Amino acid sequence: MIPTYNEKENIEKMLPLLENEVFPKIQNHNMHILVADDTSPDGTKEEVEKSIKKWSNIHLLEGKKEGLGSAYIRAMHYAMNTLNAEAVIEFDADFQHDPHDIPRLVAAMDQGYDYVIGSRYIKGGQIPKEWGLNRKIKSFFGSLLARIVLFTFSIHDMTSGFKLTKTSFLKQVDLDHLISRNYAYKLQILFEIVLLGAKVKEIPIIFYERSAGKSKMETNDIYDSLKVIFTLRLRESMRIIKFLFVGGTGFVVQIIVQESTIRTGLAIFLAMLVSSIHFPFLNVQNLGAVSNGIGAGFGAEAAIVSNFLFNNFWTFNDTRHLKQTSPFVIRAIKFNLASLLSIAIQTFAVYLGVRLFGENISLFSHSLPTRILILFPTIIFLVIPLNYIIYNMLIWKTRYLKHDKKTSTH
Ligand SMILES: Nc1nc2c(ncn2[C@@H]2O[C@H](COP(=O)(O)OP(=O)(O)O)[C@@H](O)[C@H]2O)c(=O)[nH]1
Ligand SMILES: [Mg+2]
Repeated sequence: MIPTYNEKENIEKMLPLLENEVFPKIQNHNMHILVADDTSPDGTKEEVEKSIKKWSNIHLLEGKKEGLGSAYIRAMHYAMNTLNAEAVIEFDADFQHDPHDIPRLVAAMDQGYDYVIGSRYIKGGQIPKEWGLNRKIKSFFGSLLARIVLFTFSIHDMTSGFKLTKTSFLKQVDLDHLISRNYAYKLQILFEIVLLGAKVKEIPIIFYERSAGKSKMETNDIYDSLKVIFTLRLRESMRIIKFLFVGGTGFVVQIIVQESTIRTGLAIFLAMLVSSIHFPFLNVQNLGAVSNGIGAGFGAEAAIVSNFLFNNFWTFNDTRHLKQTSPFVIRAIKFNLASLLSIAIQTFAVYLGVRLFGENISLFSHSLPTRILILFPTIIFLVIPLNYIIYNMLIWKTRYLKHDKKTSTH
């Protein structure tokens, strides 16, 4: 895919070069060129049309000038839906990317990678020597900031415009609702592809100075990029914030249901029913204890149900348009099992704590119940993180927490 705006001089050299010198080196794939021109006034389109007469694997998509992202999104839809491409390559027309690097990207895909980045910031990569210090600093620190905010440390070049993407991954990105339709579109696609668990590979490229024509990069592209990376970070963090908030509401629901079951007399009614049954090892004759226990059980299950519903329809609702790995009922059962696990952990932690320290621990000359002191760290450091991981990886499993381990560089 080659987006063009006033690239006549470049595209007239680029297309024959790709056809005559580059594509013959890629024997095992059927290569196509898709030029996305935004009605350039300089006659880029006519130049492309000339080449189309000569080579049938060149395609031209025309559109209004609405930003680089817009042109690419159009091209990606066309490549996926009309050309049924297995992979797409983002590539500039202006010879800043060496067309002879294309076979190296394709070779990396053939080795099994899903997302291959032509990287200027790994060993062997390079940015134009001619660039002023100001431009070098902006490019390098821009990439570094994006890596830090998006936690994509394993990727060194976040803003490279030269990359290969398997369409099996690209199809899962919601291209029509990207935050930016300009230059920063690429940051979001990269982030989402990484979250989807793509196998990522960076290969070094030398980024040359533009050969002819003018750059279309605008100064407000910097603000656009900042907006994209911070919006993405906030979106991802929203999930943790919502998860913690739901946990808090669950506690309130638990107390309300527990108390109302006990205070309305429902618990004592059920306790009387239960006590008419004779269990072999259980003394269920103590109505007070049994009804309190029943109330607590109702409260706990009410909290489990309400937490499940809030998490399903709110905390993790951004995963709904993606393929869920399990249906609603299975998710509900898994959630209950995960909750039982939390109860088991807390039971065991309290048991262990009391065995080790006795029923009370004296702290600042106060005697405090061990069970309370043990529960705080257990819940904060064990139960909450564990639940969050279980929810993401086993219950609402779609795309989260699947990144980085499969990401490699060099
Ligand atoms: N169709 C289209 N192509 C664009 C647009 N902006 C930039 N391009 C093309 O995208 C490629 C990279 O743009 P360029 O101006 O060189 O960006 P720079 O390398 O960051 O200065 C070139 O092939 C441009 O012609 C746009 O708004 N629409
Ligand atoms: Mg350029």
